[in-house]
Amino acid sequence: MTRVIHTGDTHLGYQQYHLPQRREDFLDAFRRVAADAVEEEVDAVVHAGDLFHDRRPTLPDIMGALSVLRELDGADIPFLAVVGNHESKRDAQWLDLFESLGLATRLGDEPVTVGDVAVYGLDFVARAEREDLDYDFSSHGCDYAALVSHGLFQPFEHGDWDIREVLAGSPVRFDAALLGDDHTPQTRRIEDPHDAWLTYCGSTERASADERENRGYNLVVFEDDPPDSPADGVDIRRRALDTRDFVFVDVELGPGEGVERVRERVTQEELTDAVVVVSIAGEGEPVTPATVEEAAAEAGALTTRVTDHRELADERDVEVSFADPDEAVRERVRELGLSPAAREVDETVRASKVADSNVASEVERRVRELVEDDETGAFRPAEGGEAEDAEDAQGENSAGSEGAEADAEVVDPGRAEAEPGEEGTDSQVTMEDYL
Ligand SMILES: [Mn+2]
Repeated sequence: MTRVIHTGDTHLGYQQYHLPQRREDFLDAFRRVAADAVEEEVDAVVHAGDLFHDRRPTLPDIMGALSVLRELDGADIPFLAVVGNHESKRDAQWLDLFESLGLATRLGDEPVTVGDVAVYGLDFVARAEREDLDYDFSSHGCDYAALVSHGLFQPFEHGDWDIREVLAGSPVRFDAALLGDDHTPQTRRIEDPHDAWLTYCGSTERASADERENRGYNLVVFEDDPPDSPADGVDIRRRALDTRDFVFVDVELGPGEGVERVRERVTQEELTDAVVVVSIAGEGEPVTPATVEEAAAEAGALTTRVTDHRELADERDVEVSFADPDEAVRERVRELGLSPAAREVDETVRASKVADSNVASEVERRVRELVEDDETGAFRPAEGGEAEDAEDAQGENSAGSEGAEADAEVVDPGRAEAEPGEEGTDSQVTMEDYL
């Protein structure tokens, strides 16, 4: 019997909500997975990508990762991994550094044998490279074969590439695809092109408030003496992780109801050290988020995010007035006919999700991703906007950014044009410093 833990989307270094505690939480979750691996004496930990949240993790994030990998190494549990989209660099990968230290194995075309299982890897593949991809998986002499990969795959929802194509094109017959990228855990068995399991292990900490379900990882067991269809001998079980409490409060306000009702609902919950996510819908009076946040903070919440869906409901009919400058900005931005990429930049600059000091690097990261993934469509102005051609849209774009500077001071459109050759010119440690 071969038992492996399948985990992924660890997102080390993600300082969610600008909170150092959240950054710690992501490392803690990884540490717990490793502790379970040691306790369960599994044969390997397989990581399906996005170990780091960013291509340029900081030194503490790298040290944190190393300390966990050392735990596994101390228990003789191999750590086998692929590179995800969040962390992939053009040159050497962080994973290569860990491999050079003897703490990890980067999966690829050559099988890595774990008990009765041959494990292979396919890093995240950008859209433009998929068609010409050669599947050079070498043959193996094991009872089972598993492919570890990172990407949004069909037949799962939101997939943009069919994993069945990959399986069909591969010279090795895989009994299981252990996947990362989709943070929602989900498992399916397919018959076509052959009997096999497909599974996403899900993220180990909530990287966004949409990830409501409990976090966890997969324990995958390959039975001895595989049946006629080896997939019958594969058992995939989900294990829960004890992570930071998230308290989700969805309030539907009736006519005449307002902040009192929201506050009442929020304080009914146990909020100590929790991330509180409040969602307001329905009718009722305007609600000042600060009032709700204060009430939750008094009850011991770590942080509170309030989303009022009512503002967005009938946007088009809203009369813009100086009483609501946010809506005025939204209205104007809509009229600009910005490209999807420009809208994303605008969102990054103005939304509160990204700390002011991170805006420049976040914008650079996103634009670089779009360029690398060859998403040229993202730079085309939206149809139906007022901008008449691309040049106009660009001019308007910087005007829009200026308007946003009231909220975020770090806007330098020049930096948004990504300087691909110049990674690591800031104070963060680069890979090259290590190798
Ligand atoms: Mn991810």
